[in-house]
This record gives sequence, C-alpha cells and structure tokens, in this order.
Amino acid sequence: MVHYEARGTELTPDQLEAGRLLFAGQCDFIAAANNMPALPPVTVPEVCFAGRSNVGKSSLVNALTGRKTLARTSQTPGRTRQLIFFDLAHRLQLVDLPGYGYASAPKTDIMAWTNLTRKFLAGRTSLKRVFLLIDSRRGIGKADQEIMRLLDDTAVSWGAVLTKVDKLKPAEFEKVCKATEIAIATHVAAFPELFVTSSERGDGVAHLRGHLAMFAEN
Ligand SMILES: Nc1nc2c(ncn2[C@@H]2O[C@H](COP(=O)(O)OP(=O)(O)OP(=O)(O)O)[C@@H](O)[C@H]2O)c(=O)[nH]1
Ligand SMILES: [Mg+2]
Repeated sequence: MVHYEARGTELTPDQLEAGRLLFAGQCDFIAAANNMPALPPVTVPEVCFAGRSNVGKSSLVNALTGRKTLARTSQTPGRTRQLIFFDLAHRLQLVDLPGYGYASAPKTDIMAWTNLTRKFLAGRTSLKRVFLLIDSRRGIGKADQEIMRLLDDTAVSWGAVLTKVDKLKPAEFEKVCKATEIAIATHVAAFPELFVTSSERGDGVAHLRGHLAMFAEN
C-alpha cells in the first residue's frame, strides 16, 4: 500500500516534535456556536477547517488530536451544524466548521449556517489560517471556488488540504495534486503548500500537526 506524504517543504525534526507534543497534550471541547453571540471570546490563536459537507473536516480534527470521537463524524453529509471549538492546552484553538454544499438540509438552515460561517471567516480576529479541505477524489468544485474567492477578498490566509488520499492510486494522487497546486497558485491569499491527508490511515497528519504548532502560543 502506498502512503502519501507532504508535498511541500519538509519540516525539521524539532517542528514535527513540537506538533506531536501540542496534539498529545490537553485537548478540550469549549463551545458549539450557531450564532455570532455564542462564539467563545477571542483568546488564543485559532485555525479552522472548512470545506464541503462530508469532505472529512471532523475526521481530520479527530485524527490530529488522536481522539476518535472528539468531533462528531458521519457518513451522512451535514453532520456538523455548528461551529465547534476545541482548545489545545490554551495554546491553540481548532474550529470545526459546518460543511457547505449540502443540498438536502432545510433551506433556512443552510442559509443560517452559511451566513454564520462566512461572518466567522471574514471577521474573526484570532483566526490565523483557514484550512480548506478538498476531497481528493472530487478535486476543487464550484462551491470551493466561491469560498476561495471569499477568503481572498477578506484577506484571510488559507491553505488547501486534500483529504481521503487513501482512496487514490499513485497516478490519481499525482494528477489531483498537480491540478490543485495549479488552481491554488492563482489565489492571492493562498498558502502555496498543498497538504495531503488521510484521517483513516494517518498520511500527512504528523506533518500537519507540525505545521499547526507554528501558530500556537508558547
Ligand atoms: N477513506 C476515508 N474516509 C474518510 C476520511 N476522512 C473522513 N472519511 C469519511 O468521510 C465521511 C465524512 O466525514 P466527516 O469527518 O464527518 O466529514 P465532515 O466534513 O465533518 O462533514 P460535515 O460535518 O457534514 O460537513 C465519514 O464517513 C468518514 O469516515 C479519510 O481520510 N479516508
Ligand atoms: Mg463535520
């Protein structure tokens, strides 16, 4: 079985160790918000995970933290309906966002989640980076492009993460990586490195932890 690893810059052993330590430490659920007043106060730096419904956001939070049931996951799209905040040792907060592009939810619900997510992405001062998850079997879709434009417009730094790479053969992996790298290169607010992950198998997870640790407070 081929495991896929990071495409961009390799991290040093110290950076990887910093990531391992951060994610091996304390991790607590803090809040679930479905409106702006319910957002927890701005304290430590935050990173969030955005993307289509079912792309694997909650699974990635679980894989990173090594806690299988911390964030609720589901085979049915639309599982996460609130902004879910987790705190890592008061050094970094992870935010698991509701997915977009989920057609079978009631329209008013979709509007409410979308508005809240957009407001959060555009206005949260503690938000250091948005990780935009893309299903590696589907590539970038229309809804993803819309969010990319929003992030560019609001100058929020974002990085692309391919999910579920365990499902790909090497040639398919190369193809989707190249296409995604070309697409993100056209976006002004995009971090140039493409992250590749499998929450199921663990590919790219240690690398992403090391990368995320750079945002943490000491
Ligand atoms: N094979 C494989 N399946 C995965 C991976 N990550 C997630 N899944 C599956 O994809 C489905 C959706 O995962 P979630 O983590 O709930 O997705 P989500 O993006 O949080 O979805 P919403 O909360 O609905 O927006 C589940 O059935 C997961 O088991 C992965 O790396 N590999
Ligand atoms: Mg979810």
